[in-house]
Amino acid sequence: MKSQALVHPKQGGWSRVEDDGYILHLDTPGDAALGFAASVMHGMDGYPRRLDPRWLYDGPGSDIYERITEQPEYYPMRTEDRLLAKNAGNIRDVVGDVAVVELGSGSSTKTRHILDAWTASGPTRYVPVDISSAAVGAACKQLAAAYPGLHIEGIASTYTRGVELVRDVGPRMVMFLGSTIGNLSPDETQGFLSMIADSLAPGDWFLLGVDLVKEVERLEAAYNDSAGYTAAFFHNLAARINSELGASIPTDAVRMVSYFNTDLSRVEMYLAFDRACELRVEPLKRTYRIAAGEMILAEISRKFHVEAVASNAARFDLSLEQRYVDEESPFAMLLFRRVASVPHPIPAEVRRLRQASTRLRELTTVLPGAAVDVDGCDFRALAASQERLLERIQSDPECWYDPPFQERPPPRPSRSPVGEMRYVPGGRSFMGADDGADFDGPRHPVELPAFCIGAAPVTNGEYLLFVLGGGYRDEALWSEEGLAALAAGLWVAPSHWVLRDGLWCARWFGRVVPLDPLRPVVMVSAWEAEAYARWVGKRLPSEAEWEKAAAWDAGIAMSRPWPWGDETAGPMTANLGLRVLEPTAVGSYPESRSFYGCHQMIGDVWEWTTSAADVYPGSGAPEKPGRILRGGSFATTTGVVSNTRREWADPSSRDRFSGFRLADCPAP
Ligand code: AVI
Repeated sequence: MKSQALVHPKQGGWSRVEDDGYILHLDTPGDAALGFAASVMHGMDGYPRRLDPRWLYDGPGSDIYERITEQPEYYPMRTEDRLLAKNAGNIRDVVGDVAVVELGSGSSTKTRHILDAWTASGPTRYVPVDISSAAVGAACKQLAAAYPGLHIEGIASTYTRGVELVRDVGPRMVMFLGSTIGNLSPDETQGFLSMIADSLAPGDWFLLGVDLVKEVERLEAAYNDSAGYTAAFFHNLAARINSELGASIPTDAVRMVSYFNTDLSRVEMYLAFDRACELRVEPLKRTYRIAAGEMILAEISRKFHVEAVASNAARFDLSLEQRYVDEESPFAMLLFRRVASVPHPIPAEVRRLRQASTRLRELTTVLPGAAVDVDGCDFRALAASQERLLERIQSDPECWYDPPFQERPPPRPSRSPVGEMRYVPGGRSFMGADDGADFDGPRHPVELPAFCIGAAPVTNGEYLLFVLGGGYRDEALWSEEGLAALAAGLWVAPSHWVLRDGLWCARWFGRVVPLDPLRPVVMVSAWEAEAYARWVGKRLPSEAEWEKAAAWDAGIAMSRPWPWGDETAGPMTANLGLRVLEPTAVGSYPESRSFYGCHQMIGDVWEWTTSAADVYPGSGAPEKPGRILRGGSFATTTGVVSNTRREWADPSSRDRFSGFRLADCPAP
């Protein structure tokens, strides 16, 4: 097979090493310690608490895992090896002369059965992808020596980035072995299958190893071997947290507990704590209390039925073509083929209706009766004028408004981040975008000292204390310009707050409603935001700080377009596009936290920063007046806001859907 070397995308972060008989593509080295710290922080902030299993596999952890696979009780590895040895030739006959891409290749040991079958029929191409550059590098070296003539290109990166890089390799078979899919949650599995299906061309192949449901005794023995390697595997995670994150978990107080959860068809492996202790995540300056008896989920291993896997995969246009099953230790190798997507008439109709209603909601709800023609219009300008119009309606005490489309607010959060701060270590990051509006770019590096930033916007409840505590009367809290605006406007509270029977309420689109203490305060000027910040001994963030807290993923040394990652906002991620006609309670979108653990940076309320609306260096955009706001509000159209979107306004304005979050210098 004639094959060209993989080409790095322009916006890359990739480097390439050529050695004897192979090429290695290395992804941008991120800050591994910060990636680990952020992951532990997210897991400990969640409910129930859990740890991401990928951190089990450091050097010592991978060695222990190798030992686990050799234990008599641990059948999956041996069984899969047996299946591959027996069926690799048949798999090759079925799929033909295709390149082999392996996700999570590790040492590529079992893959040798596949490579034997492939190389027996002529030259071929093998692309192992693994997050560990050491593992993939070593595997490439060994394979290059064992299979002269094999075109080997290793990729040291995540599955997602690796799959992107091999997009043009075709035809191909992607392999995901070892039943590693069982370590993913159902949601993660959907995301994974969708990514695989999306990356394959119709006609390409996907070979998946899955462990099947079997007797509980057998399962529980495999995940609690008598020699104690599984227990050691989880102890190593606790030790790793201690050594790399500056924690001091008493490792003698930690046990591994594992059992088969029949309801969820998965083995659950926990770190169980025999006595109370603390877990400190030093790089992010967070401390968690762990109770005596608490169990923290550290890994799951799901067990499957072939039919269920096949029907799930079929939803992603992956059709099961061959199954190779070991009956002795039920385990299956499933060979899927990517088929062309067939449009289903009814869902397509539903999809169109949904799109139409979203568009209607976003474009016409504020203009009752008016036809909006978007053709040829600047969508961003149109979206902005829609939001301005809504702000004017809300600011007019006589104006009543009730939109035709409304979603329920998300469920009240089980844990609210009110008043919490998040630590962001100093260092270099990037801000701005090259592909957005002129004023939002160009992307450029920034060097910031460490800072702390609010985990959530300041709430009505917090702001009410400031109002009741005399914040509007204490001149020392206000800047000179703020004081002038305060005196001229006779401000005593946010502009839409009204007193009813001695209680502060809000006038919201024409109705007077009680103040919800958990919702972000809104319609405040930059001067009020600053006075509040001074009152609590803090300050507002600069826009560079805001963007770093929202976008920067230090684990991979890259900016993400949205705080939660690469997917545009949906109903589970942010309150945008009038989904809910007011800001939602802080903590309502726990899965959308940024890398540094900040909630609701996109949607709900625009956030004031300390930065003037200057253009970025190298930008051709004209200067703008006023102060920078970031993040968008509940009324901002979904498609026009991201981590890099810059909005500007007069700092005195109290008629914008603007709130704020605090910032602070870290304690020495
Ligand atoms: C990597 N993975 C497939 C193993 C499994 O069987 O779920 C991880 C493992 N954890 C403890 N023992 C094995």
